Amino acid sequence: MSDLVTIPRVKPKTRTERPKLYKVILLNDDFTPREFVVKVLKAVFRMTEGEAYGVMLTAHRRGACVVAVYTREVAETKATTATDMGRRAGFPLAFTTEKEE
Ligand code: TYC
Repeated sequence: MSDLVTIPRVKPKTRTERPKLYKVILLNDDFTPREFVVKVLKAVFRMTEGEAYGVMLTAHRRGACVVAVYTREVAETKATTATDMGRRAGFPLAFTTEKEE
């Protein structure tokens, strides 16, 4: 018989996965007015005028810009809300989400 004794672990191992993060991306288009894009960014993503203007201009110049990073539910809700604001006003403004690597 072996003399080895197994001592039970007192403190349970906690395995807390870090939530996966998703980028919200603003896509450029030729029709949505700049001021409208800025208004949506301020309303949905709680940006200042300066932050919103910078993000809008980057999307305008480069075709797209990462707006912010959130957990999946929050990212998808904000992207949908922001895209809907454009649609309701008759603009093709579009936000997408993408999983962060
Ligand atoms: N390109 C648009 C214009 O010239 C402005 C714009 C910027 C639209 C960024 C969308 O994500 C966008 N009126």
